Amino acid sequence: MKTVQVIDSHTEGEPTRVVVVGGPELGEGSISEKCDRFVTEFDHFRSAVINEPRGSEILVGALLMEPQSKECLCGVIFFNNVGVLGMCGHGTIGLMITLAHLGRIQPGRHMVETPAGIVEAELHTDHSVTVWNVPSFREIKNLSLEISGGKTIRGDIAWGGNWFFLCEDHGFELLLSNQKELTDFTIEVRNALHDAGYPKVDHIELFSPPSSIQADSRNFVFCPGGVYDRSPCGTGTSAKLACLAEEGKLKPGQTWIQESITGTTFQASYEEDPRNKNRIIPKIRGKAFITAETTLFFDEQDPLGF
Ligand code: PYC
Repeated sequence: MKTVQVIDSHTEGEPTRVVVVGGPELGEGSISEKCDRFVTEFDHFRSAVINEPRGSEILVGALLMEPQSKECLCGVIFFNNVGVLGMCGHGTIGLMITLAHLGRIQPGRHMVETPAGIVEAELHTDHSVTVWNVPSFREIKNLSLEISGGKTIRGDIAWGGNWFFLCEDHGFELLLSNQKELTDFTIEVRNALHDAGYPKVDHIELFSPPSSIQADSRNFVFCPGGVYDRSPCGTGTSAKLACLAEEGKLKPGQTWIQESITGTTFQASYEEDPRNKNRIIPKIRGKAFITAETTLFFDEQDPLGF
């Protein structure tokens, strides 16, 4: 019987499942080449690790691998209920806490290869991790988008390791009790973006004032598989920082507290990218906790095994 060992954690409410033993052999090459192989040859593995009956649609998986670059601690491919992600902020925090749980790392800074680029993560001693994300930027400012009922909304398109449409002008209260309406609305926005010629944008991020006086903003982040992020979303917060930086609304080093739809927070700031003045290096700090160590079974006689 094939077995796969995973360790589960949650980062500010959003789960991460790290595959530590039994993942597919992806051969030689860069992490992007390995990611392509994972997508084309092992999609059944992705789905079986994440989706029911072994998991749930809200899980984000992390396939741990040897790095190509010797300066990196490891490589990782993040994946969800429908495909792979370029980068994942909450997942990187969960990965570091998992590696600490396994005794493989000590507090300090470590470099991690992802398909979106190399990121740096510092493990602290209080269950928190700081991630220096991939260079992030706003691509389109104030895009006007027609949705149903002849209504027009406005928002920005930005990259933070994944592509986001960021919108304040939605008219909803960002309350967990409204999650069904928020999900329906963000699906409609995503479809409108795709029809309008922006198929790469697969994350929709709505903003409102925060509920806590300690925070600067609250968000609802719709992910490609039709579920919402329980955390403030590391790559989504990075995209937000890129927009704020370009607007001149947040200075390098200034703290931004991003609150999620569940009320959890990430502490964020940014540095200028020394290699490109139009990009920033986001810095995101949040906490993760281990929730389970599990062996997944794949019985060859099980007709629904994958
Ligand atoms: O934290 O970057 C993130 C993320 C992406 C999708 C879910 N979480």
